[in-house]
Amino acid sequence: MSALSSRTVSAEEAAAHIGHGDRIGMSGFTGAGYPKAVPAALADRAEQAHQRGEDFRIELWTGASTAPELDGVLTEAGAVSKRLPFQSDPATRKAINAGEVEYIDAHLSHSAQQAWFGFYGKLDVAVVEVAAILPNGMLVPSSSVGNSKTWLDLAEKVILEVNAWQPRAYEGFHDIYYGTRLPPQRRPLQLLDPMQRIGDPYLRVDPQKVVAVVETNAPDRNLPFKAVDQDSQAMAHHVVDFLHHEVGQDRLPKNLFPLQSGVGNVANALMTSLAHSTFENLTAYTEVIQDGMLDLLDTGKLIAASATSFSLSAERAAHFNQNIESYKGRILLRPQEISNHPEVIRRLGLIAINGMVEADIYGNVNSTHVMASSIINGIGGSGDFARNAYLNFFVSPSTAKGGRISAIVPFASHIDHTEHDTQILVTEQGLADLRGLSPTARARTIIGNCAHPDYRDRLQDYLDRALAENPTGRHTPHLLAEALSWHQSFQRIGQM
Ligand code: 0RQ
Repeated sequence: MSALSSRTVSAEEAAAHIGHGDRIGMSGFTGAGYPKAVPAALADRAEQAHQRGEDFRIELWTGASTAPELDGVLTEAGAVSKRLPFQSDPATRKAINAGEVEYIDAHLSHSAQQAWFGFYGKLDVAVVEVAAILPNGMLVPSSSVGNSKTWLDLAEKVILEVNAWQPRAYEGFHDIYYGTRLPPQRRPLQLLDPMQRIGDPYLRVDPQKVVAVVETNAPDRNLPFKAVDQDSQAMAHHVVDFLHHEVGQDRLPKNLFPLQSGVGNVANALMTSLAHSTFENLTAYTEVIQDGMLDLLDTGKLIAASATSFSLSAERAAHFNQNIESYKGRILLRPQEISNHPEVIRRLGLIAINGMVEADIYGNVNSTHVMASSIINGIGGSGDFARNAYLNFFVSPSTAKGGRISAIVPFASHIDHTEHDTQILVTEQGLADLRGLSPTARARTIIGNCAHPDYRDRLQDYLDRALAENPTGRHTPHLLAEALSWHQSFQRIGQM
């Protein structure tokens, strides 16, 4: 038994170590490995303080998105002043869009180093879920690593949640790199293969900082994914065809390069569909293992996956937990600063596939906002992967909201990935390979291949008139007022 176990207390006692104005780094990434009990106890404290007329709000840092038991309860209690670096919680989204919570939407590879650089201020408390505390005080991480290493290193006080729902057999699934230095002492990352180990299987913590240990037994978020529909199948078909084409051109080996697949229903469906392709011996160097990627591992088509987290449905999480031993050696979870590291992504030559909200005719991609103003989730790791990948795909159905909104627009209402970063756009209509194309050639390709037929003529007409009306601006011609009114017309349709 570890000496730390003697510090076991209730969630309420643990939450008492957190004060108003504190910056709290919690574990958790895409609904996996987040603390399950302390956030609710903290939300109660905040509510009680508010009833007494006192302010009680914290800054909340995590790996990525969490769950209603963390983001949800704290936001609903009005206990969050600032949130970073990624969320996908309905209550938090609403509070951010209402201007009640400040949101720092950061590249996920940046959050750990920017915390080390001191860009966000001093971290007061880390609240980290683990699968076990070993007798020697080492920590077995659970279903995500995210930023846990950094929060444990930087925080003044540490609260550990030991979750009995997380299999003890997680020991051996993690690779925690402890070689990170700050500039100018940085060294190359000697990671040359997706499954290469460069670190330790355990998280370390200074025992003197541990103020509380809380025992829990609760599942991860485990949201269901939408069933694979016709549109997703069509998109997967376009991607798989294109990959075959690239193999034929000797630009990719037969087993491709390591895959990265983003969050969301579309990215998940694409992975499921790859299970029916003829590719073999695939590998993944990704951020999140969703159901579709576990399916690929189960079929044997994917031989190994490096990630920072799981994001599974309840059914697939139960399957994984029951069969965890069979995945050992085929899955490795790393800190997000390593899973999303630009140096490694570029070296391994990743094939990155991420969802998007909309793309404009020149290939600028919006992954985060509706109508320029309202955030959906955040940029997450999509920028880390897209900019540094060998090949990047952005995928979306060609329309949203029952066909009332076109995902291809003259000018994206918000830009996360610029035309310089995007290579291949995919909708159920087709695929636009933008590599080596000038802006107007990109526009013709995107309109012709990706736009929905209901919007194609209107987009082509926009391009034709933009060319005609900009005799000295034909490089990337726009009709700015009209480009904006496109979005406004969607808003009117949306309100009908
Ligand atoms: O809303 O559910 O209310 O109808 O956006 O859209 O089609 O279900 O797609 O689940 O794949 O998510 C970009 C959000 C796509 C995701 C995004 C509405 C649509 C629906 C979701 P409803 P779908 P997906 C690494 C990679 C950024 C982070 C990232 C995302 C909802 O992929 O968050 O890539 N990406 N990380 O109706 C208005 C449009 C719309 C629209 C879609 N044009 N206008 N609403 N929607 N297009 C992993 C991590 O970083 C953790």
